Amino acid sequence: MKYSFEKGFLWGAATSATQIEGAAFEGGKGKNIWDHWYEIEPNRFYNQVGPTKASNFYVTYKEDIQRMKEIGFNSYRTSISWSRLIPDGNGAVNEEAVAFYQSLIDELINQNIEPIIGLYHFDMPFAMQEIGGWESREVVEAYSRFARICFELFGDRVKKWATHNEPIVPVEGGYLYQFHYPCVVDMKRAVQVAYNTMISSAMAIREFRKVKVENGQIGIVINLTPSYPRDAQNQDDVKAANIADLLFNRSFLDPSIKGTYPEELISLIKENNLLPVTNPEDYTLMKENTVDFLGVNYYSPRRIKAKEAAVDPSKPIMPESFFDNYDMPGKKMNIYRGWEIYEKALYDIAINLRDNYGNIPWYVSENGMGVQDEERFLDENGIVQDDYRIEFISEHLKWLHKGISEGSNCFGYHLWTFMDNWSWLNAYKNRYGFYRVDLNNHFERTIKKSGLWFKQVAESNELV
Ligand code: BGP
Repeated sequence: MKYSFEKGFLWGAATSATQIEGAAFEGGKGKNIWDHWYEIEPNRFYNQVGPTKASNFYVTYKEDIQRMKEIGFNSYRTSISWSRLIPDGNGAVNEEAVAFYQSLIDELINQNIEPIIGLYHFDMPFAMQEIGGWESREVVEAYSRFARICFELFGDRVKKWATHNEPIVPVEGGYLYQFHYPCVVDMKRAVQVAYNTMISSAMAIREFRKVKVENGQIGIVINLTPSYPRDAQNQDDVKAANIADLLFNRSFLDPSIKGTYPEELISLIKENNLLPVTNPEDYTLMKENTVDFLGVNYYSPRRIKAKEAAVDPSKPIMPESFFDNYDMPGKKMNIYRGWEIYEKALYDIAINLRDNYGNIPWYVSENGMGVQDEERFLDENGIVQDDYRIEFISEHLKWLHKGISEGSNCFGYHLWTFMDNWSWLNAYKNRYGFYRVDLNNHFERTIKKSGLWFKQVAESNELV
């Protein structure tokens, strides 16, 4: 069976500035939270490899864009590093960074690859973190200024923008589960960060519309984790799954697309004394500045059951105070990364967006399969034989195709990621790319089997 996609469907991959550029202390870049964290606690990072060792894209971007072209990309998603463009977050613009991003964008456009540019991908300038990061309104204002500067500088060429990438992740990592800086555990602060992030997104959208980027569209990238109850007939399980959905998905989806928070979520936050500090004008700001389109990062679903043990009131409140995670027997696993694979969730997302979010235009901004020790799949010619990745992408594309054929408004698919890259605390442990990056040989790139396969899909617009 053939699965054909519409003419103009976007085929590409996603990356982020901090994960590929390298040159962490070059070109006038300021320090961000990752540079700082690595300086003070290198042992937290897998093999003690920090952001200074990202894949050197700052130097090799022209050849890398050529590589994208070679495997059929017609779009490419990355981000602008806030601390490269404005080293202290809120002061002077770094002209070397302007020249770099301008050249990168021009190169993409010259190769007929549409740039999709994100403004925030986990990389808070350290000077901004020192005054409170996303907990501070001053930082929210500084981000809004940064957004405006980006639209003014690059809006003549970049037509698709995203305010944030996975806004729940800095909340989870930085304020609940300790895998992002500042690494604290405090649900009230987490809620404030989540709220301020949404305010900053609405402010950036307001700036975008003021700047009047011609034919431009602005969106946000949200990682959706559809929440499935252990037993769909059990009301307690269903209720628990609904809470997980409210906390992890709808807390960003609803304000971004509908301009309001779900009533149920507000009640839950209120009942648990977690309400954030707000400004009187926030309601209108959010209502009036919703996104034009959505990026969906999808990796894994959530399996949820009702809480089995009573919550200990002496322990700090956490999302898991409201539900238990459920280890579903027989689930399909990516054994190399430890994540569940459930391809149908992409179809469920497509239908949810069609039916409950006004059939908003959307694209898969990330989907991918991380593999630990991928070297073991190298063949005698030095090519990674990643058939598992080909199968992963194919199966997701089939479900996506079904969603589109039933009317969901999806316009593209981006793999995470173009070439193996540095990933936060995991550094290079899990490999995701279409191109292998050899850390022992000057970051040399070699195409994987999946890259060759993807070229055919992208160029024919068809999965066979
Ligand atoms: C997403 C992020 C990416 C990337 C990816 C893979 O959450 O947007 O930045 O890191 O996940 O995850 P990991 O590298 O942790 O395996």
